[in-house]
Amino acid sequence: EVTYDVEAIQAKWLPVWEQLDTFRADDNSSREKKYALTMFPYPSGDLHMGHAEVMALHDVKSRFWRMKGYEVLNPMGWDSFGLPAENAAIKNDEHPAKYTYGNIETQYQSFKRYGTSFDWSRRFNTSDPEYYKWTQWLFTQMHAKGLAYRKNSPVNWCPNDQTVLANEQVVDGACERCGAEVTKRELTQWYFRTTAYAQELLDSLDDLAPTWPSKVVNAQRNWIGRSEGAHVTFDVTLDSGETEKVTVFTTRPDTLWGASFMVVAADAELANTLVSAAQKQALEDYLVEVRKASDIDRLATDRPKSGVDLGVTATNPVTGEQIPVWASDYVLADYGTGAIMAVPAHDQRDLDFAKAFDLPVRRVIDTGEENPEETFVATTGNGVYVNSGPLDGLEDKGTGIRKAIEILEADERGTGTVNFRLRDWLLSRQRYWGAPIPIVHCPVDGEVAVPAEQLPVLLPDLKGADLKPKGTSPLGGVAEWVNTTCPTCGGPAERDTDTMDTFVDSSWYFFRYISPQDDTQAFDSELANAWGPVDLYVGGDEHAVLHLLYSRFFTKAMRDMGLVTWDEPFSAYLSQGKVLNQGRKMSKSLGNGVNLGDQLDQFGVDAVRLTLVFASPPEDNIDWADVSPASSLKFLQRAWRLSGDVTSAAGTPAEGGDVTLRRVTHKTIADAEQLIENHRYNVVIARTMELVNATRKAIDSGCGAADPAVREAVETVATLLSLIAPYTAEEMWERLGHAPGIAAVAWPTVEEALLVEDTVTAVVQIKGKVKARLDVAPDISEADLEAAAMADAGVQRALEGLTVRKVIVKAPKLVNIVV
Ligand code: ANZ
Repeated sequence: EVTYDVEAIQAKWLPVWEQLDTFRADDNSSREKKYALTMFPYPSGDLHMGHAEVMALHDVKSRFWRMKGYEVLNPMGWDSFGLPAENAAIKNDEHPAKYTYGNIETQYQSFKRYGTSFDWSRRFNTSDPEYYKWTQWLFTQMHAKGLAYRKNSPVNWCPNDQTVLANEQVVDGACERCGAEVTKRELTQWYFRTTAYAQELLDSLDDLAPTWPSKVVNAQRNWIGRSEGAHVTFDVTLDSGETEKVTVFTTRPDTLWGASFMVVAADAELANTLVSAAQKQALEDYLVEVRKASDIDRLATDRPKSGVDLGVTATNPVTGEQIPVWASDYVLADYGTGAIMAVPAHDQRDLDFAKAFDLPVRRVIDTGEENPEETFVATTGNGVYVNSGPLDGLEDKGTGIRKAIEILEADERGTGTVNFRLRDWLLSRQRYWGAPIPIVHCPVDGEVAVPAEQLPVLLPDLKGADLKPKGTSPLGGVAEWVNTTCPTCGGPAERDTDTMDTFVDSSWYFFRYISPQDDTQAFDSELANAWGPVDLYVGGDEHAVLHLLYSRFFTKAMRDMGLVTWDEPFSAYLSQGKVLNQGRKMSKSLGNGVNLGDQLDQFGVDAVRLTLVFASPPEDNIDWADVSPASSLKFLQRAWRLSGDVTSAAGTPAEGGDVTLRRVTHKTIADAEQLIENHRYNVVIARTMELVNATRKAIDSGCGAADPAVREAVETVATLLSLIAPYTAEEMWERLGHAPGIAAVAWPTVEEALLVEDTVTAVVQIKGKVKARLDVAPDISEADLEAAAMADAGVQRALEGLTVRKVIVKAPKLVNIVV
């Protein structure tokens, strides 16, 4: 007897698939193209359950598209620069490449075993010089356009990793990677000018909203953080008697008549410019405290307010009043202009500050609530303007704001403006294992980009202790690498010693898959326009802001460089949930980790894949403690057995086949298409299970396995399963007498006639009671159904002596007569 031997089936098909090479994407195909993408892994260790889940989910659509006749590009590679390799190298006294490329090989073998439908001919690693050459080239293009620049500013510093972090990499005041508390340092660093695209990045979210998860769209909207308001300029009289113009950003220029003091960020250069001689020491002492707090702490409304009087005054531009100028940490140096006008009556943080330092409070909007001057509760709603000169008597905030801006603009004391929370992306890192920034610093020519023909700027070979974080880049220690000649003047010059954030590598990798072997350009633009943008991107929502926002920025910048015509990289995004165990994230410390390799050994690839897809809708978390790969295995076995029944069947089939079974089959195919379109992959499995049961029932209850309807049903089962359980499906396909390569066969065509149900039962209710049941066509119109109900003898009898007030018809199932 033939048994369902998982190991044997896997061992049998893997080399056959390799030979068939079904998943190689053909650039010259005349078929319509689809680009399916899932996030490439970081090579730390082997693949884990999280990878297994996303790959299984991702494979469904890619395989489906191929069967539907599309030419599918489904590439994979490795995001292989980064700190884990560097830290491992320090620990083991070796080169980071050893850890990196060793793990890549392990993961590659695991991917194959897992039966993924990737086009391996396009694989690359971001740490390959052939790849980072183009990362560097793109940097130089950004530099030429003014989109990459250097500036000195307070930056987030991770004391553990000894490197700077982008704002996006600081989560609740801690390093997103290692969890250490982030501090601030004043440093000169490289930035990408993401803010140049702030408005466009925001606007295009409207186009993405229908096909991206709303939580990701909202996270990006908040991160970009657009606020409309005004810049208002105040004259500050310095100690020296000179006047310094200080501009504030406010969303409430209408409250300017209540601005009773000004506050500048204590750590902004401006505080230092304004401070009086008498207060200089106090400011310096205060700054020591400020540097310890994170932005989140600083903005918290419930935090006790602290600050220093700068000892100078500003002139309120509309009232002419002299108001004190303070420095505090609740004003951030890098938001707006780093200075605010404080309106304590209508802003709680300002009011808390006023209370703490006994500063004046003036109400300018009477909301009907108690006066904030007495209650110390700021009022923020609409009301009647008071003490506000030309605004007095107005009742609407919008009108007030507009009028205030008009007044300011007329006198050139301010302008309406838009402010974004989004900051430029800090991209330089003081670590080794990344793409060197391709800039040479020349005493004559300044910052010179390394010309294309001199790229890549290769990393010098460093290992072990050379890589220990010292707060400055390890590359700085390699004199023969640092010292070079200026590409412009040929004189002695020095290389920039920082490397790029690995998020730079992953911001454009999906372009490189288009023409990964091309050594003349980053990618082929014509092909990129033909393949892209990515039709569906599958990944985790931990990337909701960082990677997705950076990739969107890169795409827009590359469009403006004329490299591509698309505006957005990912037309649709599917964010998968996490695989948990016993309700919690798998972790070493909790000891609840589930090893993917062990699961695959125990249940086989297909059962694990099926379990992951079946467990829940893709967006939801899966708890491995709640699922049963053993039952998945049993189901696969049951499905597989059907293919044996068909092959060994004897006897004369019924003419035309069992129509009831054929109906189930075709309804399943039609529904599956819809379900796959909408990513309801778990339901596809449920429907496949039902089809398996219906087929078994048909065989056992009379029509027999020789019936062509049974063959059709089993072939359909194999086709559906091929999206999720490729080994079992392939084996079934062979047993059904087909040549190997189920992944390349066409998706079955639905026979529409089989989808039409003959009749359905419509219920007629009067006063909530069923008075008749009618057999009607499933596509009956509301009018016809109503007529049929009213014509029914039983209904007519029940209506005798009653007045019909209303007839509610829900075709084809219900007629509700209200009397
Ligand atoms: C006066 C005012 C009166 C304000 C009022 C609010 C209410 P969003 O909406 O987040 O953009 N602000 C401006 N720059 C700041 C900085 N660098 N650090 C901290 N706070 C800053 O917030 C804009 C408002 O936040 C601005 O409007 C300013 O306070 C404050 F009844 O100005 B407002």
